Amino acid sequence: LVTIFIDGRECHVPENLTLLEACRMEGYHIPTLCYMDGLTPWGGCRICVVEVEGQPNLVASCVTPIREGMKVLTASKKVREARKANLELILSNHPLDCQLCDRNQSCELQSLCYEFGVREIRFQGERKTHPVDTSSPAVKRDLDRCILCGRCIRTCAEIQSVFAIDFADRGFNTYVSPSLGLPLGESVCINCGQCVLACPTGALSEVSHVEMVWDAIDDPEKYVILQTAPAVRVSIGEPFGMPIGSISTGKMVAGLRRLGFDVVFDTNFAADLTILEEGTEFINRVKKGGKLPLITSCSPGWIKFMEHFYPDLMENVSTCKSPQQMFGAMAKTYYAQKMGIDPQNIVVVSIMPCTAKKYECQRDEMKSSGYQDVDYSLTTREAARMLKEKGIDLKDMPEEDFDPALGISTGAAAVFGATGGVMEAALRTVYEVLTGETLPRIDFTDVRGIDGVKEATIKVGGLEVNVAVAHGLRNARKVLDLVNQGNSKYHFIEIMACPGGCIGGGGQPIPTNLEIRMKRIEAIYEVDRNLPIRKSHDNPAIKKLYEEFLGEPNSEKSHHLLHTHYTC
Ligand code: HC1
Ligand code: SF4
Repeated sequence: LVTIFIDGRECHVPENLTLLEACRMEGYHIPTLCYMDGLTPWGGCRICVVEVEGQPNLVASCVTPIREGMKVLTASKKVREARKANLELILSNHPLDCQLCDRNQSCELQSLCYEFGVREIRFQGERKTHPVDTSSPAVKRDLDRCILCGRCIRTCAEIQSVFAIDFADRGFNTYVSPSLGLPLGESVCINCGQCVLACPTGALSEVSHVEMVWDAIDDPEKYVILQTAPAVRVSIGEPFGMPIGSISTGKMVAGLRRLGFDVVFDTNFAADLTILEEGTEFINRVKKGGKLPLITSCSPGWIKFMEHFYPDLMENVSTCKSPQQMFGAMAKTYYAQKMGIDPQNIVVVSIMPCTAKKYECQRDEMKSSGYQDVDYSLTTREAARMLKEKGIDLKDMPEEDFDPALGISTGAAAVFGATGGVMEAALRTVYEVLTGETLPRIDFTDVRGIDGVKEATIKVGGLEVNVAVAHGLRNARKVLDLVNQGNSKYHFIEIMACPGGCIGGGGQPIPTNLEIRMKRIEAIYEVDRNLPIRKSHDNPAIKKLYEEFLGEPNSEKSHHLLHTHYTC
């Protein structure tokens, strides 16, 4: 332990900490802007400055290591004045129209200015203006609101290893840009939205589909079908003040029904369908000597990452479309036929924890019904805003069930929302279909949890199946490099672009951090435990879908509607 004195109090803290970490550990909250847990500290914003005895200047606590006997003042007059001046300097080159900003009420700069009593700006000078970059189907960039904290850049590089953006130019002219100065939509950005979660201000946000969805709801000619992703039910309560990790499935359904959708269905239904299709694909590849390892395909940011960085492994990727897209294809064919509705008048809307789902909807491969299979994709944040606009408070809602036709699902589908979930769901089905026996233990705990790469070996009859699960694309690279080098023992790999899986998606409520991700994951497994049916192949609505419409998994019709070949 090291002894340091924080505001005159003797504290004994572990070695190798920074001053910021030591102070936080001892209960002294030091404000920050450019610092973010999980990223390399940078010391750029100077909001976390503190006074250290013997040092002539204030030091940035996030990059200052502690040493024995150090005496630090965390909120002296000098410190408070410096922080306030730094905030005013940032504001001197920032729009002052919080009411018009996507992050009004959730902006870290706004909160700090309030807390530090910034009520006027003493500094005035030239302001930089940039056009808003709307070139991406998923992420909007409003550089006038950027405070150059670099959190987006470090997230993209260190968590996702995509390196799509960096600082460009120098001094007052510095700005954040995709490489070669390209618009984001023409860059290698994979639309994951992790930079949106990292942004402290409104510089980055999702491309909104809200107005299009209102228009569809208001149009009497349109039959508007909603699907909600597995991860949304454990996070949509947060913007309404419900505790993190609340399961709000019933209240969410009730609220969304009151918003005006004609039917409220569940992406989880299509997740069960995905398991039947992908499980069968895996079994066929094993039996017929097809390309292995099979790699899951439901995370669209991950698919774009593969296309850019690992095109040689595209044949390993499952041909299954994601549940979002399988749902859209079934809604505009099977359900339309069943109900006698012209699919031309159907609008399929999804609520996803994801920004890349907006991009996925627009891909050319996603039109197998003869129309764009999913028309609009809202993030969890956008859905919460629409509910609020309509005056609906989820806390006050009764609990209601999804509409049945495409709304019945199992625990296996529920766990899709957490890293390892798709693998666990697939194993529950693959085991029973291949062996014809009932699983002795349904929980595959080895593939659960927050470790970046997880491995397990599962005995399926006489076969030993080696599986790997990775989340966050820097972790995915570790697994893919093994496969590329021919050093992988894996038969089946799950990859999700976002840390924690979809519960940590770029469209989730802000803040989303490690602690919050873990609480949402716990909730996901509770949803699974509470459901009466927990294996996809036992879902009665899926059995009916195969009987009435698709025939059997991987049938010709399934291939036409539910599978694709991604082309780079
Ligand atoms: Fe996901 Fe999926 S689990 S990709 O994380 O396969 O977004 O929640 O909807 O499509 O089901 C996201 C979540 C989601 C799909 C499913
Ligand atoms: Fe990088 Fe993802 Fe942001 Fe694109 S959306 S810039 S890939 S973090």
